[in-house]
Amino acid sequence: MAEKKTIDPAVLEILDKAEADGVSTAFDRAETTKPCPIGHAGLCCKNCFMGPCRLTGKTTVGVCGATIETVAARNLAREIAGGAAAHSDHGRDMAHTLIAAAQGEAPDYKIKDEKKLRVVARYLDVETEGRTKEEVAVDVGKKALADIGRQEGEIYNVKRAPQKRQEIWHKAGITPRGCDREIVETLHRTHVGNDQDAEHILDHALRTCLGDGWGGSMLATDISDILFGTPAPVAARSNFGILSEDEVNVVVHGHEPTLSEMIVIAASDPELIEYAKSKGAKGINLTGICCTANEILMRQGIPVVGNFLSQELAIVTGVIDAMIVDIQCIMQGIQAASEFYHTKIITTSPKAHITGATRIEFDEHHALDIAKQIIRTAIDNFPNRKKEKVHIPDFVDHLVAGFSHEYIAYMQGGMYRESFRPLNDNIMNGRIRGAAGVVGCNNPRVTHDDPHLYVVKELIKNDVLVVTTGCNAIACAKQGLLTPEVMEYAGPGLREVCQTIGVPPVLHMGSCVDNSRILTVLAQCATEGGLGEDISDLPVAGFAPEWMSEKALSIGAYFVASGVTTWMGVGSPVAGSEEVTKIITEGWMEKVGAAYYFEPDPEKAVREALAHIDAKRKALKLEEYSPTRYAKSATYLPGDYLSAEEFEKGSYTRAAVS
Ligand code: SF4
Ligand code: MSK
Repeated sequence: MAEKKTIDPAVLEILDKAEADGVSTAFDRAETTKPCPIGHAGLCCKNCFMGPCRLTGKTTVGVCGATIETVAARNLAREIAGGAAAHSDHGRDMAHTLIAAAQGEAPDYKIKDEKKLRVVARYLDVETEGRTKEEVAVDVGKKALADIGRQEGEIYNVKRAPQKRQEIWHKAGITPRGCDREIVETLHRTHVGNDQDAEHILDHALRTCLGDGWGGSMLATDISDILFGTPAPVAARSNFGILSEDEVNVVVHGHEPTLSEMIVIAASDPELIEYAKSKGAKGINLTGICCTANEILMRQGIPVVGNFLSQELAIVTGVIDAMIVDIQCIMQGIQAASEFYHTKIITTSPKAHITGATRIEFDEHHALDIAKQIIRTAIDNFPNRKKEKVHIPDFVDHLVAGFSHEYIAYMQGGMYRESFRPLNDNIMNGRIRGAAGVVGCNNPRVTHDDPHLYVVKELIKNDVLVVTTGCNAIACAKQGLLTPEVMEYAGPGLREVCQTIGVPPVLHMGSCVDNSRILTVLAQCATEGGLGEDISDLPVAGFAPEWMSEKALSIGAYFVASGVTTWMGVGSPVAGSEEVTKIITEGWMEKVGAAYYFEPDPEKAVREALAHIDAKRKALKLEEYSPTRYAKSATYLPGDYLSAEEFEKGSYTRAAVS
């Protein structure tokens, strides 16, 4: 269990209130519910009812004879398939909405980004010449659905990867067909008495996660951009202080933008604002948690309350009149927490309900009407607030979000000369040492937000450009790391480049499915010239310092399968098998040019990642990175590693919060 619960003082403050109010949170339950050490190490199999078989002590095979390696590999493959299923089902829903919108059956949705529609149409082999945007959109939606369910051949977006990467996938036999097929095949292969060779099982796990990253997730992102607009930088606020004592507070939580975009419109409807006033409120305050928050933050500038571990805590403020949830990362604990206050939990997805919650099922054919009904329900609940139970921690942080692939290209050359040349050049000349994607969840098994912020700060100090998504992005937002002021943390080479372009050294690229944006950025860097020919040639690294979900495992695995060596924090789900650990590190390095590490110590992970970045620079025969060329820079040099306390500053730090 983590020594400290969190490094966020706002979270600490509200945890005290939760304790005083007698509300159980995930932080408490993580203390009382210890992880099963056998399952934690990947050594529990319950794939048939001769078991469950726990491979521990003298028991080294299951009743069927399955070995430790087989069990650990099967468990990891199933977890990756679970994550891939969540993302690709999200992509499927977006495709259905696009078709309905283009056919006029979902009149509240419009095609906002026609340019992106036509670009995506080309990837999906949809004819665009002389056709209306609606005609193109229907075909894009249908092709996307067919691609997710594709049985033979390979998914369309494979061709968006560098040629060399495609060859690596072909040679390894892991080019994905459709993500549905790969996910189903994972379940089949891991059924009792089927695929029983660890490497063979994990080859298919690679194929499955690629179907997520370059398939389901990439389609979800593309279609979201077509419907709601491709993100561009937007200023916004974060943390508990954005909640309002005298307005109706509505929190959206989950992942899909289809409902939340409608909620944004409904919350600014003059009639509903008047209705809120008639109930004694000053207005309607819309906010978000997790990735639904990231979706409407990036496009609409809607403020964010917090990340995954703040969902129950938002309710403990006593001012949330409705928490509207759709899919993924929604703790059942929010319903129990809501019963201490007046908060209504409103479930909306046909795929997700919580016992005891209010249900208003969403249907995109009547999207705005349903969104208004939900907002009205929140307003009606406002008079039920109990004043004596209200407390809002006074913390507000400012941020800039919305760095899509398209905007990153635009900011490096403008409308007519957009490119990745400046970024590549600055990596080549050593101003920027390398780049890293730092993403993923919170996990109460480690100090909330501490590994996230440690990794990000350490990387930018060492002149590594960071791109972020998901709950890491929100952690960064709450620490002010997504603002130009953060330059004080950045090494001088990186700082100079960011100041010239006018961006922070930590770029918020979106939600969980938007990790696919990182893949397309990497593909462009690899093909721009000067940094090799493949993603695995680039001086880059991946991190998920506080991962917890199956989606995070799929994301981490598709980073690796795409050529990005990745460090997951917290602990390893295959720790019980040395052979499986070897397969996903040394074996995958040989097979796909990148390794999948699970390293609970964030300092060690950063050290290893910087050494990896330097090795990639050397292999490319680039200028050796020098931390003193542009001024005093890096905190890390091999054998000369400074402690976190020596460079930490800011409103709250690892050292200052106990
Ligand atoms: Fe045990 Fe084999 Fe059944 Fe797994 S599949 S529960 S190892 S008997
Ligand atoms: S919400 S998957 S806790 S990042 Fe996308 Fe956060 Fe992880 Fe969910």
